[in-house]
Amino acid sequence: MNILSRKAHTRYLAGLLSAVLLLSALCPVQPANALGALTQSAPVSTPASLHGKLKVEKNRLTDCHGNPFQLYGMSTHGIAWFPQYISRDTFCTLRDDWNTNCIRLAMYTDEYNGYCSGGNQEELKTLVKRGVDYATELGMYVIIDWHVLNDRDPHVHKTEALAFFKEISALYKDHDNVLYEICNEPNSGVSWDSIKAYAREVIPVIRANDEDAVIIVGTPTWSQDIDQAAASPLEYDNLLYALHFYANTHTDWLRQRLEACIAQGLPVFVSEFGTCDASGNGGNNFDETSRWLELLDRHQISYCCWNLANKAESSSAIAPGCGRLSGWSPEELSESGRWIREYFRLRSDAVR
Ligand code: IDC
Repeated sequence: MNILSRKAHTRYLAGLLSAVLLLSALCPVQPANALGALTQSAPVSTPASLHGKLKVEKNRLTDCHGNPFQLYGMSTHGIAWFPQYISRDTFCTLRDDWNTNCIRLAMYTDEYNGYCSGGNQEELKTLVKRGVDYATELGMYVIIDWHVLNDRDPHVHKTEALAFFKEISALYKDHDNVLYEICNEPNSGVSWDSIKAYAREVIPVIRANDEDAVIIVGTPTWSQDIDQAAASPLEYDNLLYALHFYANTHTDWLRQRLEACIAQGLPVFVSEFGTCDASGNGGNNFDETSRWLELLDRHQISYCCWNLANKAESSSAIAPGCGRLSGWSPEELSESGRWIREYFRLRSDAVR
């Protein structure tokens, strides 16, 4: 080897070494799968870096460029029961392999070990914060869901709700990727007027910290009576009203209600839906789920699928017994999980 070619060889080796060093610095985490490797090793543009601060304009969610923008992804199960899925690798798989841009953190208020029923509030808040941190790091949007269900009426734990949202919204006042859902599903006869009265207390507490935070408000009858919200909306901007469906229970009649509300100009977010029946179990109905999602996509209405856990129930996306937290193969998912992952992956906008 002459001097010149030896120099070139040394330069080549040095270049190779720095490329290897650079790559290992950029990719400190063992990728979950081939797709993860691609997206983790390069500085990626993320959903939040591309779409920034969201806003509700007329009846739709828009991004920082003023274009209509749809969020979609998974809802966790109760974070008190399935805390293991609040993990960076889990969210990374949801972003890169499932092609989703949003995650909903469901924190039950009144079920076993709920935030207001014996759960450790500090631990639950730590889980919420960890979830927001991972979502932020990965450039995903994240919904903090005050999961009213067993309590039926959001007024039951209003004092705790006010304190929780005051503290949490102070932390995330400068985050463009955080949305607040203030009452998952009021039910059992709680009126829209009563929900409005609750919302009129909680919304100002959040807005005192973050004046244009996007807030999702639940509606009567397990978030099905959006027609009542359309007839008498709240007097704040940047609100979305929750509609929830379970495809084997809620069919044409609820879709017709949605279409009527869209025509009236109501901004809607399907912050929870299931592919099965309203019990969270029973048979999946993918024909009805397809009809629903086609309608939501056509109107660019955002949605989150219930649920990210490995519980032995049909709405859980991960197969019971599968302990993996990320990079699941199709066989490691439930029937519902396989279907919804495929749906997300095939979305024509291939998101972001
Ligand atoms: C269900 C869970 C189930 C859990 C139960 C607690 O799937 O594992 O034991 O809650 O009460 C909702 C609720 C959501 C329900 C889900 C299915 O928002 O919390 O989860 N569902 O019943 N609304 C309609 C259906």
